[in-house]
Amino acid sequence: MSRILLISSNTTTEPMPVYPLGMALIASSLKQGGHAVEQLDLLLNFKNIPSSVTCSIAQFDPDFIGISIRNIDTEDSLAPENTWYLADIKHLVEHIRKICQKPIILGGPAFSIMPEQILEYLNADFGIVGEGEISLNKLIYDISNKIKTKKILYPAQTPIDQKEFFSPFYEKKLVDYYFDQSGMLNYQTKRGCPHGCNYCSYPLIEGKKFRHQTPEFVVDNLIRLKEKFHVDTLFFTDSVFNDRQDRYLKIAEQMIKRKCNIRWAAYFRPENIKQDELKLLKDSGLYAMEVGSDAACDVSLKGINKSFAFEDIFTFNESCIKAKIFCAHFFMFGGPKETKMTVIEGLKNIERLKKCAVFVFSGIRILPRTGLHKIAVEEGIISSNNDLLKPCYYISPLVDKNWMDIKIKEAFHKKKDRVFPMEEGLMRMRALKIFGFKGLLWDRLINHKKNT
Ligand code: B12
Repeated sequence: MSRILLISSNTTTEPMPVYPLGMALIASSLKQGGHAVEQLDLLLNFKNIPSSVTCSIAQFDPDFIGISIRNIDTEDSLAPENTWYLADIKHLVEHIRKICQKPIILGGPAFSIMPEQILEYLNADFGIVGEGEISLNKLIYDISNKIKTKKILYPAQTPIDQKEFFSPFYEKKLVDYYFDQSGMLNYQTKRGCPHGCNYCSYPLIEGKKFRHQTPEFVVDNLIRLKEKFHVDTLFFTDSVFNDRQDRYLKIAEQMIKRKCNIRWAAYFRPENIKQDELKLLKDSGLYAMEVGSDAACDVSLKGINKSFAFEDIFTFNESCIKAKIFCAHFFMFGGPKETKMTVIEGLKNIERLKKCAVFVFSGIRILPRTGLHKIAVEEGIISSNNDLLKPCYYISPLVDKNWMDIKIKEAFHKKKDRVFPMEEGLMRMRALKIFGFKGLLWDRLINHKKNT
């Protein structure tokens, strides 16, 4: 039995604070492995991080320290300069090194995107790429038994599937904080992403195949959350909630059957969805969808390797309007194949999307080992030895970024539910928070009476 201190290093509160779900799952798996675990969330100790870390280490006396790293940056080319999160985590590691000589193990989605670079930059001892439930137990066993092990463990051939999933070990103090601050908690019903969008890191973090929990297991956990912690609003954190095998509908059916009574939101792919399916989802508690529309015309959709067309986005939006489900579409301009013509066409297309919120990003964050990375190197946008730790953005060489940004701003001028740049949306959300509003908040930007 070992003593493991888990630290969630994410202190970002925008667009909202998000419960450290990865840490909760790791804690659960370690406890089942017979270890003693303590979870330290730096966001709750934001005002005095060094002393909270010193205090936890002194009191708990861990054999291992695991750090969960969620974000590297905001992936927004127009974000203020200070939104690069790894420098603070480096200070954290340096601080731990000063007071404790125990192995430091890294994990989390951000770590999994660029493991070699982050392990080296942070000067930690070990790292686990992808899901950590099984591999962290194994790593701890190996280190404790002096079995030689690699510094970075890559995902196993046989990842967790079906009945092997763990239930997150939510902590009351954290649940109360996040529910109070953001008005929601989070849960993941499946892992993996089979879609081949060329800019995206999800398959690198979670694998290329969907691995589903059973609807019964999902709903058991939701009911526990509700009964134990009175949580009645959730975000399902699956990369894409609507899978083509329709397993997501089974979850909705189970939620209805077991009278869950939980409001929920999730990421959706704008693909063929029928009205009766939307009704089922709504009856189960769905109130809002974040739609990965991603590019605004067929040429730019092809450029990022999407298999749907703008007409699918339009039809999807119309179906959601009919079903009275709030939608926010996210678009990136400036990707491969973007030209002046496609920017203009894309902005016209966006105008056709009624009664929804639209968020636009300028340029696409280049992440290592993605198709976009390859294109960017081939086109000479970045050099092949750029480690990509600091944000680099792909902007199509066929378009001028300044011109593009001005065009987007002009098209969205004075439209409350059209957000560009993101910082402007965040300002509106901050204002709503001051007035006590909680939740996704973009749903408050939509004017349902007006036809835009
Ligand atoms: C859902 C989601 C959101 C939702 C969250 C809603 C909610 N209430 O939870 C919303 C829309 C709010 C959101 C916002 C943002 N997000 Co987001 N999000 C995700 C997504 C799809 C899933 C994250 C998740 O919850 N996974 C489920 C949990 C269980 O998995 P996990 O945390 O990865 O943990 C597992 C492993 O990583 C590992 N692990 C975790 N911790 C540890 C620790 C140790 C020691 C070990 C060994 C292992 C380990 O084991 C865990 C269990 O298997 C990821 C992409 C992805 N597929 O991972 C992006 C992702 C994390 N987001 C990202 C970003 C950038 C953001 C934003 C900064 C965007 C923005 N500009 O606003 C904000 C930040 C918000 C915040 N406060 O932190 C990036 C981060 C990478 C980067 N470039 O920085 C990701 C990776 C997406 C991407 N583009 O590549 N996000």
